Amino acid sequence: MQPDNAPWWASATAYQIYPRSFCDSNGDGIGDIPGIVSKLDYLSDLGVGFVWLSPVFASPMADNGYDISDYRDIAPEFGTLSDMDDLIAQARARDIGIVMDLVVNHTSDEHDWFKQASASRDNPYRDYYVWRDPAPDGGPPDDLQSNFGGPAWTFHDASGQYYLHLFDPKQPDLNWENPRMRQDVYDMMNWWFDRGVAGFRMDVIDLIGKDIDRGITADGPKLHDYLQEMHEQTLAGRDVVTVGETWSATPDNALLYCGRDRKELSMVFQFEHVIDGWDPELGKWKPRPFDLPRLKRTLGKWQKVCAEDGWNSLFWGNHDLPRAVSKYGDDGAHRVASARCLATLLHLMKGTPYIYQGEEIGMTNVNFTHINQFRDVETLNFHRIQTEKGVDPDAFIAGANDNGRDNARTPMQWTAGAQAGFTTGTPWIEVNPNHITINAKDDRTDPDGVFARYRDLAALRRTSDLVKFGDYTAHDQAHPQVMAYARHLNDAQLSVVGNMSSQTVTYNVPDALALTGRDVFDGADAALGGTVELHPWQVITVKS
Ligand code: TEU
Ligand code: CA
Repeated sequence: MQPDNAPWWASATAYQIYPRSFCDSNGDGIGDIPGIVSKLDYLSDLGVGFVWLSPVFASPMADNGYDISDYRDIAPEFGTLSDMDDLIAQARARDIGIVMDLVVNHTSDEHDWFKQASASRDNPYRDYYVWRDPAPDGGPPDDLQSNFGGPAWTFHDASGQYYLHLFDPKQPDLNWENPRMRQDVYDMMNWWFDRGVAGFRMDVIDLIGKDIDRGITADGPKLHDYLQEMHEQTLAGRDVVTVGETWSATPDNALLYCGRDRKELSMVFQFEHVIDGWDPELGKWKPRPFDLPRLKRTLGKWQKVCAEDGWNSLFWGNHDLPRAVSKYGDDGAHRVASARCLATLLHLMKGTPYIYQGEEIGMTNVNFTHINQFRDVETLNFHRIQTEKGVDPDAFIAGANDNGRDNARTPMQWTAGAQAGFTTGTPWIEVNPNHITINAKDDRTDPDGVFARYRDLAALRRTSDLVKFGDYTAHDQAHPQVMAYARHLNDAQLSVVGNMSSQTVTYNVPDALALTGRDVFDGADAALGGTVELHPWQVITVKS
């Protein structure tokens, strides 16, 4: 991608809102769309180009909205269709696009399609979902497991067959082999485009091409046919952004999704650096010790994958992941410095940076002590499954505090006041008690705060071709504390050196990074070279 052919979103910093936890306008303890509208000036001040809005559609909320019962309506706790129109319009007035979450690997079991499908075997909607006969012993057709634990098949008594759900039993998988179902999805997408949405983030989109009888779930044989058909039927000719959540993406297949001539998606959202931090056998519930060289290798590898073609998403966190500063930084003594350092190192890479709500003020993981404090269906299921298997409950809770999804879902900390200013009522999940010191009101007025750094980074993303399009070259990948890289565009160079540790580090700057010029943020004279003494989490950014 080059400056002269770049789409609008190449200048955009994305901001993810998890509506349930962002801002509650009516005191019922649940964040809502009018609450989001009331914070648009905040997002505009931050400099956000588009918002990825986690699902707000009608839903029984078995998975907080990732179980949709009507794609063309809004959940009453979040508001109405007219609130949504208002959000789209008011965001647009501030040059912020609203990107909705397209959850079409599955619906809710309360979606009308599923109700019809389960009414009888010959209902025309039967084939919108994936049904199989029981195994000879009456059990599930195979031993496929759900991502949320337990079998991926649930028996439907009345019709005598099992249905597939790669997530909760309340999230039956759609059958993408059915062209009528696909057309209904495309019609729905067009309906939202016509209402003014700026694009879609596509939930577990790498699962839609599954070939279940051959045991293939991710990256199935028809996946790219469907994505190209979807593009042709919905995205073609529209100036929108699309991002595919692709846990299975590898350097070998990523460009199939986001290669520019592929007519599929704008970019991939892949998780290799996240999975790197999990136990190879026990997964996320047993985190692996942090390994900076491994993290840098993975991030650097993906910079190369999308160097010439395709496009990366850059992120530390989202609504499924722990808080960035707790996972990768120092959420104690060096919280602010490490949050700023992480932001800088990530946002000066090539790709579209995503800020997860609260990251811009350095919000941290929560520290729950009892399973009753958790809300997430995934955590609650695995707690049951693993403790039944004999895993020590305290060890499980330690793992959930480290990597569980509720860390990201505690309410946005707006103020030091009651319930962090999130609600006047009782929040659906506890507010992190550290809102007394960590909140938007205090951080935002601090020129050396976390918000100020994110605002500066978003401004650079809008204005600097070097940041948007420059080549990426990693240095000292094996260094245990320092992350160092250069960006180049034509004759211009940006050198970035960050101390990702809470110790002072003496660092010999590689010649290729040595530079005399200006600091990329404040424009002051700056130089890099020789031996430098880096304070904990200090980051140096010099531009030629
Ligand atoms: O996430 C997909 C997904 O695979 C995660 O649930 C993942 O398994 C887990 O977080 C890591 O162990 C998407 C959504 O982002 C998530 O919120 C939904 O729960 C899920 O799909 C189902 O729609
Ligand atoms: Ca509310």
